[in-house]
Amino acid sequence: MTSHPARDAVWLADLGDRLARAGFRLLGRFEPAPDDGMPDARAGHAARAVFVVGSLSNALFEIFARSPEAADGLPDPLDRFTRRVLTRLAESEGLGIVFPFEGPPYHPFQRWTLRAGSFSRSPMGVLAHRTFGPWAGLRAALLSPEPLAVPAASPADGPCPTCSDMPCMSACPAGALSQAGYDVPRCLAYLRANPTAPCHAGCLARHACPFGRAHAQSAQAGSFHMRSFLS
Ligand code: B12
Ligand code: SF4
Ligand code: SF4
Repeated sequence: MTSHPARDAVWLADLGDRLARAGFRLLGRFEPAPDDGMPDARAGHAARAVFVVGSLSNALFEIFARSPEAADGLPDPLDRFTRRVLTRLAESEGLGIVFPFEGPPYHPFQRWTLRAGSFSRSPMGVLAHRTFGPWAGLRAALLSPEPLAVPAASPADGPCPTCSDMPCMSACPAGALSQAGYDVPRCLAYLRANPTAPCHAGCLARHACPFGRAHAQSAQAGSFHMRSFLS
């Protein structure tokens, strides 16, 4: 194993640039605690810093759409594309990597992402970000056996606790969102019974969120995700 430079501010900026060129986004970082259930960065080496990698759907979708996985007709093309591209990047940086689609049992990606800051859990189930709203997908966690050489940023809060009228809650035509949470069977039943409903190009509740509108899914990306949700 080659030795790698300190995980300092220059390295971090470079990592962010490399991810962005591949269509991904560095969403945050944190130092894992014992109860985070973090896997080892590599055999026998605990993860001492975690980098949460996400995507904003449209940016990733444009690059993914030109990939071999998008055209090969096999299942889970976006997950396979993500695994190929990010595994190569992780290996070149001496980092371990885990993915949100590995499971069941699944890694608690939402819990980890809340540790990285700037997100809050929305009443819809998805995490909402102060800048990106409910539009950030979670794609991987990069695990460093070396500690951070830059202080962890003090994380800002996500938007939901201060969102008084919660427009996401009243936008669902199926009534699938309530104080009790997201009623998945009700959402699915509505989508199947209404094949031309606007929801098929993207969840209307997510589109009702006033945060991160500039990052909202295109109809093309929304339809792709909704098809995979329904399959
Ligand atoms: C299983 C799963 C589902 C299941 C069940 C969700 C559930 N009730 O738990 C189903 C199929 C219903 C589902 C649907 C969707 N999901 Co989903 N799902 C997952 C998955 C693979 C595992 C969740 C899990 O069990 N984690 C293990 C527990 C221990 O970890 P946790 O972090 O503590 O998990 C919490 C969440 O599951 C949360 N939760 C509870 N209810 C709901 C409901 C929804 C809709 C979501 C998103 C989360 C959620 O509570 C758990 C306990 O704290 C995660 C990826 C992951 N690894 O986390 C994605 C994930 C949570 N899903 C995600 C999304 C976006 C969706 C959809 C909104 C869109 C889509 N992918 O098609 C849809 C909803 C459809 C719509 N109307 O738009 C994103 C959320 C991104 C974010 N910003 O938070 C994730 C992280 C996938 C990703 N790669 O980005 N999902
Ligand atoms: S509308 Fe308000 S409560 Fe709903 S996700 Fe957006 S910020 Fe959170
Ligand atoms: S996809 Fe449509 S029916 Fe399902 S939760 Fe979103 S708004 Fe409601």
